[in-house]
Amino acid sequence: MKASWDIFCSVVDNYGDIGVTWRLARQLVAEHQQTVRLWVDDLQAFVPLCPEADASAAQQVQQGVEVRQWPVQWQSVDVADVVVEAFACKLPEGYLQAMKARPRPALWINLEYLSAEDWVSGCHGLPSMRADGLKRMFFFPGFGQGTGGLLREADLLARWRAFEQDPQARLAFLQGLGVFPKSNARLVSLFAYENSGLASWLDAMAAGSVPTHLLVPQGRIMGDLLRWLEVNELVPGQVEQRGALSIQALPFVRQQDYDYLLWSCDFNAVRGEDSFVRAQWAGRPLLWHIYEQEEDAHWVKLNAFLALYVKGLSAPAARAFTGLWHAWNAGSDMAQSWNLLLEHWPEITAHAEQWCLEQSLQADLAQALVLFYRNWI
Ligand code: TRH
Repeated sequence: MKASWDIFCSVVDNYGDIGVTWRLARQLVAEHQQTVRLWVDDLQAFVPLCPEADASAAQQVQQGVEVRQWPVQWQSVDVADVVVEAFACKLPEGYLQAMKARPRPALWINLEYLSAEDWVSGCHGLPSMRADGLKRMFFFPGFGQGTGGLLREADLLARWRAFEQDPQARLAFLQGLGVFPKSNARLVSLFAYENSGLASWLDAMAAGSVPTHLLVPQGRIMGDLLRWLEVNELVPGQVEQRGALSIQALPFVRQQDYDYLLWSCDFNAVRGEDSFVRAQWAGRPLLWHIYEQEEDAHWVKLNAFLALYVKGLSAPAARAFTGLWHAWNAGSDMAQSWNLLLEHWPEITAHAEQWCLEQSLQADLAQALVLFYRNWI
């Protein structure tokens, strides 16, 4: 059933808010034939993910999604059948008034941040009544039964498999980025916030017995990287060699290409929310730099995910994996935990694929949202 959707995205910082909403919007159009308007208050953050986009356009269509500049002065528009308020971004007052006046109520969904905490399944899908008579539903992404699931395109795993089974496709993708790794090199991607633990991790990789090729898209970790390298600049494409470690800066690639980067690597360091999920769909070991929250709330989230993720690992591998994640997120010494993780590499690699396959058994988030709407009307 075709419905109209308004997705509201306020860019708090970085690329996560737009990353999630852009991905959801595309999928609703491509797989569920929905009519989607994506309202974004900062289109500058959208362009790196979708380089064809025009940051100054009030209105544009990209991949079937009508992308609208969310104006400071709201101008009235028709209310859609489904209204998605991403990450409690606060709908414009004028839009709320129009929602109240709509003869057939719109389904108002607050799409929440991803968390593996237990309480999520208890709160997913709950309504919240407002004094003005409007009702808002809480929709929680998550990792299991009773949650809204994870964003995953219907053909994602098939495309990932095909890529895995085609070494030429991997080489061609890497060569397109100017990456020519040694045939026995371990390929690692690094997308992270500033991190004082980086130097010790780089030291460990440089001193390693296996060559490592580290790929670093332009971003916030660059300052720490340059300091360790003792260079002023690392332009995209440039490679610096230190011991067994080759470090190469990459351009920030379009969102669809970021998957290929993750699929091409043996290990992915990711951050935030969307890259974290994509690294899980890559079926490879990952390292999550979680987004820091007030009063260390992010540690609870980090440990909730870890508790779930390491369940299928042997106790020593689980300890090694947890140790590395804790060190990275504390910004502390990484050398010992990296070397320990390497001792369990085959087990942790097999587990990453298993995790990916298990997670893919649950309905994806876009599908779950469409179903939620269907059940609601
Ligand atoms: O950018 P992030 O750190 O985003 C966020 C925001 O800080 C947000 O406010 C916070 O609430 C949230 O994290 C938890 O990380 P994230 O979510 O991984 O988003 C990055 C997006 O950028 C993701 O869609 C993948 C994409 N990307 C590319 O398209 N190309 C690239 O080269 C890279 C490295 C990433």
